[in-house]
Amino acid sequence: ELAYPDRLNCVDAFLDVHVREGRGDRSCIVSPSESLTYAELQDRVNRIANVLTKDLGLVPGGRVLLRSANNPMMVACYLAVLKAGGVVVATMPLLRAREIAYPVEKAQIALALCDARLAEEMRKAEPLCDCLERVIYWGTHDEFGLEALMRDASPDFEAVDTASDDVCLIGFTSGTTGEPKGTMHFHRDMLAICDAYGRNVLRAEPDDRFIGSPPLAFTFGLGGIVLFPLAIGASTVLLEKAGPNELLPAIHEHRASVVFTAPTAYRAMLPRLSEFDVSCLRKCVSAGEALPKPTFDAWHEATGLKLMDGIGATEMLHIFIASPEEEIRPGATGRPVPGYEAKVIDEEGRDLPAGEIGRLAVRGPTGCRYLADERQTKYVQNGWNVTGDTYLMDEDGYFWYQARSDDMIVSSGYNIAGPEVEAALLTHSAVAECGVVGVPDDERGMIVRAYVLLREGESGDDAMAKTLQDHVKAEIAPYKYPRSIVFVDALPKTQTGKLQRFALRRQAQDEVAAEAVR
Ligand code: 3UK
Repeated sequence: ELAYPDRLNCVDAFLDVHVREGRGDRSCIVSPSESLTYAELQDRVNRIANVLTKDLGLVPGGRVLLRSANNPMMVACYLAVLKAGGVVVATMPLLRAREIAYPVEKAQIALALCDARLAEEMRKAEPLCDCLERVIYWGTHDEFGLEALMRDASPDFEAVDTASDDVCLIGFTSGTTGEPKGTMHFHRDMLAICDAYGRNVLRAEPDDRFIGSPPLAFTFGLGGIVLFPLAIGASTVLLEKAGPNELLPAIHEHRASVVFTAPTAYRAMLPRLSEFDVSCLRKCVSAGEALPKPTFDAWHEATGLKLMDGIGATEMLHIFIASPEEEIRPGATGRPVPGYEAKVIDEEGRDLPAGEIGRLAVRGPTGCRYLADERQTKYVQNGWNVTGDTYLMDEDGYFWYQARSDDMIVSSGYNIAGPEVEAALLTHSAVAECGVVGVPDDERGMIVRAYVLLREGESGDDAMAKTLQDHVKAEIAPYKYPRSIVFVDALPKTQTGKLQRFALRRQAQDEVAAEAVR
């Protein structure tokens, strides 16, 4: 159904076509610091593409690390790499040096473009990355900064003639075991999500103004607040800081009509909705974690709008189960997006009938290819991507989320791997053993709880909890820190000495239930 020509550089559809067809003066990117029309963005993209290919030696297929919060330069660099036939590897702005080094080494990246405000951690990462040859910063005033190079570059650049199935993006998952998987996506995938989800489910218009919170390094953000708007010549608001406290006033101020954010953010915005004029809103997309029906109902009550739930994954690039507004069933994620197929399978991979709970598998035009990873054969079977989610499909083909089937903790839309937090805790001298699980939380969906067994002589008090939390924040991305710490005398172990996270989760649930009764 989705057919694309053999030769295709996706930047044409997101940028050049609009300028060519007389839409160059339309507003494209709006941000607190600067705003760009399509023609202005094209000028910037072309200059950067010239810098990349002529000054920095980027060749087609070359991989470029991008590090930035959501801002116009980030988008310009992103599109420039694609237009030059390169491959983008974008990373979450808050990552620490070791977390930056992993994708750099895994994807053998030689060149990085980085917002100067993130220079400190980038400089710490450099010695850990043997393959990395050059880091170019923007937002500096020195003569080797990106803007200086751009000034001397031509504003004309012809898109590199890539194949539609040339890789253009390697998205790293947050990783169930703490070791992320690189997922590869093609030029045509970037268009396919706009045709499949954008056109059939979202159905936004050129006069819509998009806004949202997810980082562009997360494909939820890339699709939601860059690719979907640019594919239809609409405008998008980029915020570097986009917590609920920033998002709500920005919707009001910029008269945004299409929002992409996580259920947590919708819940957090609810109490303050009446302080702002959000009559501009037309469509609100929720993804990243399960959308509870009470959140759907409360948002509907307050705004008259139906939250558009959708499950997506880095592996599949974007949302593959969702429903257009008139087909929404509150509480269900939706039905497969046209072009995708989904089913529920048992542990042996056999199809389960409607009404039975099992693991969600999905197949479609945009996934799933891992970058040199033996887990490919585990998670991709006969072309089906086996997700880590348990689901139920009803008689009408609607999919109902049940739970994560593995150890991943989804908190405020971020995926946090328990073992990674454990590893960070264990680097503190006071910690003997620990186990990290997610516990249900009204506000964040889940929060990270650490069960900690201290070394002898250490005391498990509030000061120690704070010390350990600060320690984790310094070791790994701060959002992964355990918001709850429980000191214990022993941890549940199997006979072979392995930690039983299942038992910890059950214990945590009992504790939360007991707290609720109190
Ligand atoms: C969970 C959901 C229930 C689910 C993503 C939209 O989240 C995205 O990608 P990730 O690779 O995580 C994938 C996992 O997140 N999840 C996402 N959406 C929902 N669970 N209901 C939902 N609506 O466990 C899934 O396996 O970080 C979301 C678009 C692009 C994305 N990459």
